[in-house]
Order: sequence, then structure tokens, then C-alpha cells
Amino acid sequence: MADGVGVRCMLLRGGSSKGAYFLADELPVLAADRDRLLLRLLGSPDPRQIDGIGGAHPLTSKVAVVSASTRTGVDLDYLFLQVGVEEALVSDGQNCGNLLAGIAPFAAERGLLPRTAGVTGEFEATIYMVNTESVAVATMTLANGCPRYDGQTAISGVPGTAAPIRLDFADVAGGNCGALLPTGRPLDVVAGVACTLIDNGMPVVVLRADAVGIVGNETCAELEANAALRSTLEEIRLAAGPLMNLGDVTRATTPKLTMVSAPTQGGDLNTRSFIPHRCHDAIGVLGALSVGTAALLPGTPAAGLLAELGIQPRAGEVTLEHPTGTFTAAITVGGFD
Ligand code: NQM
Repeated sequence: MADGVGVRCMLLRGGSSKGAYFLADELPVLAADRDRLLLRLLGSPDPRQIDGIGGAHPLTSKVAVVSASTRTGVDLDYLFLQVGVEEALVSDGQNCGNLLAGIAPFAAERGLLPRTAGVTGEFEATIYMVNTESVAVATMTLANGCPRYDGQTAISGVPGTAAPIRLDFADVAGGNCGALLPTGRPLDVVAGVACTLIDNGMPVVVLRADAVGIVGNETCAELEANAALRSTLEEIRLAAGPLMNLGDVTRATTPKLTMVSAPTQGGDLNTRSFIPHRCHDAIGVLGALSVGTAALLPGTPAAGLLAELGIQPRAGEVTLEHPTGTFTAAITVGGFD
């Protein structure tokens, strides 16, 4: 930057988030130099990120770092970095399933996927997710080797439609916390509140909305204005961090917190998520996998709520309502640890 050469960056929406995508070998090698550059580029710390390309919300202050993989059977390595908005913080402490959706198109644009040459139709790329040391398969559509961006797939919380990107995850459980249920229990009482501490790709504390004095269908603005709720959630989060093998999470972006309540739009459960200090306009991909899994495990507050409501999710599918629509997660639950 200082020499005026600059660094190539592509802005892409992935799912219901947006981020800046970089090739790993075009960023500084030292993490401290890289992080300084990313803060500068996104405009952090500043609540408006006015002097950068960040969108003034955690969901639009995200970075993907991509390289061709040297791992057998894997095409690409993807490192996710969450860039603080108001804090000068760049964290690799969480993964992002939404930006994952942009990895294959970005890699095709940058020539990292030679197998795409001349291909028209569906193309599968295998992606190693560095943050959680796990693998996902992304399926995108190509037209003569180039990613298609137009299409008919709608996502709640995103206007219009676009090309579908299918994401398949295997073995993401425990990628952050060492186990799907890091305490070994489906229910823990944390700061006096019954919770499930779970990691099916994203560490999440799942609790009933009525356990923290809300209905569960409030708007994000209402929830963010509720100081008592925010302070209770932060107390729970700080206590949950060590229990989830995440250590002191004071400055970490995980665990997230999802409050579940009765559905109002025909889904299985309604959700409101804090990520962890702002309310999510929707729900993250991996966050939804973790919350959906909690709903399917016997003995969790979420499963208890489903039973109370007489709702039985369709086999292997949990439809979660969120502030801007619904998200259906397809989940296979085997034995759990
Ligand atoms: O859970 C938000 C998002 C995410 C993460 C978050 C995500 C996921 O919606 O897979 O994608 O920070 O919780 O982008």
C-alpha cells in the first residue's frame, strides 16, 4: 500500500453476509502486518467504518483469505477473519459459513481452480476451513468456466435472487470447542439460566427466550436497546466461554447466543441471535447448524420447548425463523460426544 501498488480485493456477498476476499499470497506474511492492513482497509476501529470498505456491522466487516490447497483431495484453503467494527481487532477465532459461499466463485475468478476450464454446469470445490480444521464441499454453477452469479435462489434477509451455492459440511462438530457438547451435557445452568453449550461448526449458547425475559419475536433494534438483556447475555457468555473450552472470551467473537421461542411463521422454532454483541438480522449458516442440532438433541431446552409446543421437526430438518425470514438446516445426528 505504502508504495502505491495496493492489494487486490474482491467484494462478494456470501449468504446473508458480505466480505472482502483476498489471495493469501497477496497479503503480508506476518499476521500483525496483515491485520494492520485489514483494519486500515475496512476502516476500523470506527462505528461507521467511514474511511474503509467495511459496512459498519459485524456481518459486513468480514474477510476471507484464500489459497490453492496442498492437502490431498482438497482444492482450496479458506481462512476467515472477523474484523472488529468499533474495536481494532482481527480475529481468526471463528469460522463463517456465509463467506464460505463466496470462496469457490472467488477462486474461479482468480484462476485457483484449473479444473473449471471450459466447464458449464455444476462444479464441486472441496474447501478446507482453516479456522475449524474441517472440510466443506461447495457446489457452484459455471458457464464456460466462469461462475454464474444470476439465478433464482432467494435467501431470507437478502433482496432479490441469485445463483445457488450449495454447501455440504461433514464433521464440523467440535471444530472450535473440541466436542459437539463441550461439557458433555445437553443442558447446563449458566449464570442461573438453562442453556445448551454446543459447537456444530459454530460455538453457540442456545437458551429459551422466556428464560431471559423476552418473548423472542422482538426486533433487533428492540433487543439491542434492552440493556438488561444485553448484560444478562454477556454474563452468560463470559461464564460459558471457559466451559466451552474457549477460555476467556471477553474479546472473542464467540460463543454466539441464540434465544429460541415459539414459531410464528410455520417454522419449528423462532430465533434471535447475538453475535455476540449485535443482534443478527438473520442467522449464520454454521450458527443455524448448531442451533438446529441443539433442537434435535434430547434433554436440551430447545428440544423441551419443541415438545411443549407439540412440534416435531421433519426428519433431519429444522426450520429456524429469524428476524428477516427462515433458514432450514438439514442435519444428521449420529451418536454424540
Ligand atoms: O454462522 C455471523 C454470518 C455469521 C457467521 C456470525 C456465519 C455462520 O451470518 O456460519 O456465517 O458472526 O455469527 O455471517
